[in-house]
Amino acid sequence: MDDLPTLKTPAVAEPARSGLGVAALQRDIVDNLICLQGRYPEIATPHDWYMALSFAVRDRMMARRVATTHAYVASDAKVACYLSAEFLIGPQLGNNLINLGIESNVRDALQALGLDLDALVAIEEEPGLGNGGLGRLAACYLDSLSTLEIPAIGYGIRYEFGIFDQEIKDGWQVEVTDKWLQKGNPWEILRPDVAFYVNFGGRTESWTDEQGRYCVRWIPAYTVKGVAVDTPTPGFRVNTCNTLRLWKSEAVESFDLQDFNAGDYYEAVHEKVRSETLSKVLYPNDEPEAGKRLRLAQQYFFVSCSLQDMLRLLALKGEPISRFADMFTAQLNDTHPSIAVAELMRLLIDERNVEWDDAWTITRNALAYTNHTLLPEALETWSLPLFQDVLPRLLEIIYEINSRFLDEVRQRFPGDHARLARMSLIDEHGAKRVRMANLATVGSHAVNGVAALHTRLLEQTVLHDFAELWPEKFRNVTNGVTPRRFMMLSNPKLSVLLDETIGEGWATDLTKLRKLEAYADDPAFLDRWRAVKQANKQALAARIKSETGIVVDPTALFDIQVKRIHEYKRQHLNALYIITLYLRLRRDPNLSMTPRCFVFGGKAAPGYWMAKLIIRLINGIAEVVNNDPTVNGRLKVVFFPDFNIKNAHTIYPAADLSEQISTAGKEASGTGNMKFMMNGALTIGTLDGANVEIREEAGEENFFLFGLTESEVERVRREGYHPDNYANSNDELREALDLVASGHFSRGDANMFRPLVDNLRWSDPFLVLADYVSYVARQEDVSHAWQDTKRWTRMSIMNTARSGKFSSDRAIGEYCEHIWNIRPVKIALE
Ligand code: 26Q
Repeated sequence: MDDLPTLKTPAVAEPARSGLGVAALQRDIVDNLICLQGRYPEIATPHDWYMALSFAVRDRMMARRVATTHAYVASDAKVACYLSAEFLIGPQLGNNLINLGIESNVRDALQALGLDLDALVAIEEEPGLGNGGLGRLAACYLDSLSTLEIPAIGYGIRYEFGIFDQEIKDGWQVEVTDKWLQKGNPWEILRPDVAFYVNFGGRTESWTDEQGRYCVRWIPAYTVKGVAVDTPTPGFRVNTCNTLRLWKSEAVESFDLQDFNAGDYYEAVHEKVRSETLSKVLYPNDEPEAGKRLRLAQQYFFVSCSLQDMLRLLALKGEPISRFADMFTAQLNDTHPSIAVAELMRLLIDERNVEWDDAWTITRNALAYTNHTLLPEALETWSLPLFQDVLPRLLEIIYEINSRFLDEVRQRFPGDHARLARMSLIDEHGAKRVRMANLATVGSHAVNGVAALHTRLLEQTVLHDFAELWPEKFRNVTNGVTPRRFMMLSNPKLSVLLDETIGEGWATDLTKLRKLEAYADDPAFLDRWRAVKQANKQALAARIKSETGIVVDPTALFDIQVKRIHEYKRQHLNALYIITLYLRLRRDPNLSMTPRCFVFGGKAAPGYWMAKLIIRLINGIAEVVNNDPTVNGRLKVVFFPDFNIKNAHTIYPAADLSEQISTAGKEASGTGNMKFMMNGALTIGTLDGANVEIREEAGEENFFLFGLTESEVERVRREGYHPDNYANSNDELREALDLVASGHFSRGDANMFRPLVDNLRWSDPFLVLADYVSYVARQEDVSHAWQDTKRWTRMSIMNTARSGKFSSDRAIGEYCEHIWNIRPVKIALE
């Protein structure tokens, strides 16, 4: 024992667990290492230190969290509840340090212990509790809600396995289970005291009570318990610390061996397994067979727990049930939580004896719905027999809502049977299905799209009949992203430059970035701007080297497309352009060409075969192009594996060019486009989603526009689209397609990409070939613009300077004002 090191704890005056000074932080980190990790410094692993540090940081949020919750219960302020099946919150440590404003002190405290903060930050396993844009949006909104001091709770599911990790083997995507909880999660707080029961299956019974009221009792086949798991989400430099409350499913009965004989023992185990399965895994989107029973059960599970929790809080606030919608607003993040319409009705009517009409007023006033897609195949519907089987009582309520709603439509539009059939909550063409978008629209007081174009199309197409019936319900709230994570945390070098140039304060009022315009012609500033970008590109180049082995030239134009892989996002259009450049170089090896490094990243849904083939194609192109001596380094192609929030932190700041090339009318908004813009990338893009507004803000001279507009897309389709004609009338396009078909990018295998090429030639549902010529032309303009370094840098600055609109603070401000009618509440400490 003699040689055990003695620990030197620094002398500190600050209180334990809440002191923000270097000495207090250092002491508490070591304290946690010993008391919570059971380790001492000399044998502690980096992960032990990461945990010890994270607990020390979490401690600093606790007083804020308690004060925040207390203020909400004590005040009669309304609380915004964001209901979302996904919260893609990303790694927490770095972000919490920034929001608490203790990064520099923590760095010093760790240094005194011989540790490097960046190394510990890099250890964190991110919670991948979302698929992509929609889940990340929910996380950005939580950050803004806390930063704007809005009383808010995020409600969702604590998946044990989040989105799969992506590995690339032999050019193909391989899915690996995401075991994010394996080493423990220091950010979450289990709340066994906050738990609710949720019923499934069985049947209903009705009777008439003494007052002559029609009553229904649901006799479920089984019941599951939902337990709250809280993650504190501190705002940026404010005391507000809201809660992300995720529900974990458990078996109802305690697992007590003595209560069972041998036969029941296994039945009890089965029961436990079935219950725990509910929150086991996140479903990937774009799965052909996504309409799984378990997915419906998951949705109902988290919605029911959340609404029951809101009712509990209402009682805690001492408010009567009639005030529910004055005290709470629930935003439905797409249709995934839309069963809330029927469940809130059930809780009010069956469990609180509220009359139907009163319950309906409360429900509608409390709920609002955000739509995120126009793609017909992505609109959620559930088979009626399945729905009946899983949620019999909720189906009855949906029938009743529908019957009353259709009466209203009949009155407004007498004799219009086609309209009734379109608007019904039940689709009766063929096998009957419940239409969740219709349910959400009917049960909400507000419906919004996520970009101006998307909202307009929503009103004209998918929800046209509803917009005609209730025009006042519809509004646009263009998405936004948080500049704290996607600028301050991801791009610290840019943040320093901004602080030094336009002063601090831009991160909470992003329109202040406009002040940069005054420096867009200042040579010294331009040099610094370029130096920041260069350093970020070097950092990405290093990551590319370590992840893929590919060496890229950080002075080349970094042309980046990162997002989920989907045909409508058209990664294959980008790929066809690369092949075109490659063919040009092969034809004329001395061709002078802007050196480009193409970077792709993104996951394909495991069952989306064409998307996986696109990944294989990109890797096939990379293999050929990167190793061809004729190319001589002028082109590099990289597929960066496992695009997630953590990797995104290095990728966005390193981009020169942002690829936003979806078929017009298909991308609801896009949010990656905003992250690129803030970090000074120029966009090549179509008039789709928020690109339209990005171009408006940036100025058309700072945006590379190409492609058919949404109405042109529709016209081409109406008049009969023959993609093969486009291939035959353009030599470069035809040669590129032929080269893919020949097996050149598949080691001679002429079959591998045949389905992809055939699909483009003969069907091409997303008009890749129709937009090819215009895309290539704009890419030539990009290359040309890149040659003029000063001009390019100026355009880059203009993009950042004019990105203010795309802060999620602006978006949340609009929700508060126009949809929720909520105001901030200041939180005092002590
Ligand atoms: C549905 C049923 C069964 C299983 C999975 C799903 C499912 C899950 C996730 C369906 C869709 C999603 C995610 C959709 C999504 O991320 N949409 C994106 O939302 C962003 C935020 O508004 C927009 O910017 C993007 O344009 C939109 O594609």
